[in-house]
Amino acid sequence: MVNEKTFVMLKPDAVERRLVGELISRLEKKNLRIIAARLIRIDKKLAETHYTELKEKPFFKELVKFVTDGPALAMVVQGPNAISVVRAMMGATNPFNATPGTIRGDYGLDLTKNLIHGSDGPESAKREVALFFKESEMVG
Ligand code: IDP
Ligand code: MG
Repeated sequence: MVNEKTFVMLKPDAVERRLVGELISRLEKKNLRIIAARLIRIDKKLAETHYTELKEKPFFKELVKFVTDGPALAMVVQGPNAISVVRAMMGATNPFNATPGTIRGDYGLDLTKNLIHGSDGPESAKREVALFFKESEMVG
């Protein structure tokens, strides 16, 4: 078991729907630790950098518009195998396929507005944590 940091974002639909408390509560009940958190309005440049690997996808523009459309809660979450644990808690990308019991399975009905982002591996976790937070903003 590796103690990992992962980047998690509660997307603008989660904030708009007042689900922030509930979704943080799920992560905390799992015994994951929030070591940094900030409510932010993501600008176009940051959204495009964050999702750079998807820039050729047909839905890229729609995705950038969605994540820049309102405040989002950016977090760094830490715990044993945190990257894959958070991914499992999120559920499948498409909420229509996501298993009940997962966040997307329980709260989502829209492929773009799927509530939560979590890094998909160690490389992206490192990159995304550094993109959104300074080392000094994370509690030790
Ligand atoms: P992930 O969030 O489960 O890692 P990615 O493939 O990395 O999924 O896609 C990033 C985000 O882009 C998704 O969470 C969702 O908001 C959006 N998205 C993914 N696929 C589609 C699509 O086919 N149509 C519209 N939006 C999509
Ligand atoms: Mg992804």
